Amino acid sequence: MSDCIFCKIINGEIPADKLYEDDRVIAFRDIHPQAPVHFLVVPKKHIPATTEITPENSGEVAYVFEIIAKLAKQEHLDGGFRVVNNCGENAGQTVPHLHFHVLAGKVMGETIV
Ligand code: DGP
Repeated sequence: MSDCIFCKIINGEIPADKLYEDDRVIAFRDIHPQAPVHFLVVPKKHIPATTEITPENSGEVAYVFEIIAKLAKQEHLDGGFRVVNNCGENAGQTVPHLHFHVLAGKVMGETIV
């Protein structure tokens, strides 16, 4: 997708503070962090949103979570972390390329919203 900001980061057209990259996934720090640790884990395949996950592409999502587990160890998120996916307007999704926020570094408590 030529006008997708995350595709541009994946293609190297826009810089990002990367934590991890392989042929299927990229992880980089969020430009507007909402916690002391806030990074995004993004499948390289352009899936616009959670509503577009299918049997054909769900393997990419499973792989994202493998990488989240790896990054939790790499980044020493031993106290715990939260994984957030915003889907659609009411949830505040601003970038239409599937991504998972990983938030950590503070006590977030039991409430989600
Ligand atoms: P969401 O609202 O769930 O669609 O989250 C999109 C996130 O992406 C938001 O927290 C800000 C972040 N973001 C948007 N543009 C860029 C960018 O160019 N670089 C980085 N590192 N993060 C970005």
